[in-house]
Amino acid sequence: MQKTLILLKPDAVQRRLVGEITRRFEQKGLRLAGLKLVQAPRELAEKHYAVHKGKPFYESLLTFLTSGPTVAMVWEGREAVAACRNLMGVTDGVKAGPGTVRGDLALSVQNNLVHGSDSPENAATEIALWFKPEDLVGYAITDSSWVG
Ligand code: DAT
Ligand code: MG
Repeated sequence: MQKTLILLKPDAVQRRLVGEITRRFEQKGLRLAGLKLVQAPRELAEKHYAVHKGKPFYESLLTFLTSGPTVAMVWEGREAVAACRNLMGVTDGVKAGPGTVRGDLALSVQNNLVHGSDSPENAATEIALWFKPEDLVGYAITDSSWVG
């Protein structure tokens, strides 16, 4: 089963939306494989957003991601990367469709509540940045034959 990294960024924690957003991934049928609250140091933020280095919003993005605690989660399931990206909506909260996390709950481009890996390869890299292998838990879940 495919895994993906989801971050509930500091605005989600500050706005007390951790439960609301986590509920959506949980009810989709994904299985939680890892969960922690992290005050990200700058070095971790730099590695996480390395692909955006040099862009005009990069410094502001690092300041944002390190401005308070982040909830880091690994979700697992059929096409988990795409499933989560669809639940999140597009980057800009104004453009994100209704029913998505960003469409329903965000108005900003930067403060858009959630990060989700954009490919299985990037998911593997990002999971390794935020989690030790022993922090991830594999287990049977009773409704898996119904969820598919
Ligand atoms: P996403 O988080 O949808 O994968 P991304 O990888 O293109 O989006 O960018 C990472 C984050 O950087 C994004 O969640 C918010 C911020 N960001 C992207 N484009 C931006 C812009 N034009 N101005 C300000 N922040 C931006
Ligand atoms: Mg991205």
